[in-house]
Amino acid sequence: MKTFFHVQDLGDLNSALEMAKQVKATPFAWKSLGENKTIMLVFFNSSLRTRLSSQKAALNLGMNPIVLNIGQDSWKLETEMGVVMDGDKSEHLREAIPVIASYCDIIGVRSFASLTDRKADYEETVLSQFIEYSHKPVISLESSTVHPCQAFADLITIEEYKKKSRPKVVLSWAPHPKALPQAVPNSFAEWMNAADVEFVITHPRGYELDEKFVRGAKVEYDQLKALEGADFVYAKNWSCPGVSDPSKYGQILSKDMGWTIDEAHMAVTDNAYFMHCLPVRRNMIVSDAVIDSERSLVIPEAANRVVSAQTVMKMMLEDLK
Ligand code: SN0
Repeated sequence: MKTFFHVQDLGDLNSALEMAKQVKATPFAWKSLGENKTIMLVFFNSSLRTRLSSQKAALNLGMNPIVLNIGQDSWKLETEMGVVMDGDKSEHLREAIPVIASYCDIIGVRSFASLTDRKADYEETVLSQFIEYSHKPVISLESSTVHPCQAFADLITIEEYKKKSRPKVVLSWAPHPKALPQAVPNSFAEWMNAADVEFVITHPRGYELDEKFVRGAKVEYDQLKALEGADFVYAKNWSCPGVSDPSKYGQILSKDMGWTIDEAHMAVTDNAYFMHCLPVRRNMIVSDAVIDSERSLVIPEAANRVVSAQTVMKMMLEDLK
């Protein structure tokens, strides 16, 4: 595997899920695979789970993880081409990437969407430069349009907890005080479309996700109707993807607290499990009662981030030759 952005990068999904199961059961079975190998984890944005689970996954494989926080313990990096660098950014990606690459075997990068330039975000301009100038395998640790390590962990969690062969999974938009990226819902939609589930997306009008990720999945604008009979409720806020009106890209169109997942919402489901990628704003996205209930999977879901990251890194290490 040369890059990890999309579900297709794993090859056969069922084999990857089987491998993830083995990784979870025997995390130290490939301890020699990563010997003398280094992964550079580059963060342009904050992180808790991604940073720690990626380090833990690398360590489980006997690999050395090095974390670099851009702009905090490095120079601020310029990401745009052809600009006069007379501002606060001291170094360009064009030099920084090959330098980073010369010190490692695999690179993981977190670089959130700008939410101002839809075209640049949806072209993954920052991560594309890492691919082009590093000549190393690159893992998206949440880039401008995708968060594949999260979606893989989400699918692993659904596989573990499902009681039906084809469970109903509902992705529900929920309110948030800040404008957030679409990476998590984009990837979740992409992965659920690839999985054997009944997948429904619900959100207020204007929040339509890009068709590249929705791919004809059912969209139900009536949230309660969407949640009826659900086995898994996956809540997430996202800002306007700007599909029908690009001028609204990245904007907050609604803060309707009627969309907060509370006990009344969960009551119409088939005793569904609650999921969220975290960090979560309590009593905005989800009520205390729901996230604190025994149906909440947020902690096992986060724990599976080590499993998804380790499975991906294992596949990349096996292909390093
Ligand atoms: C990020 C997002 O893409 O929505 C990361 C999720 C894994 N979330 C946030 O930035 C939340 C920030 C906040 O202040 O709640």
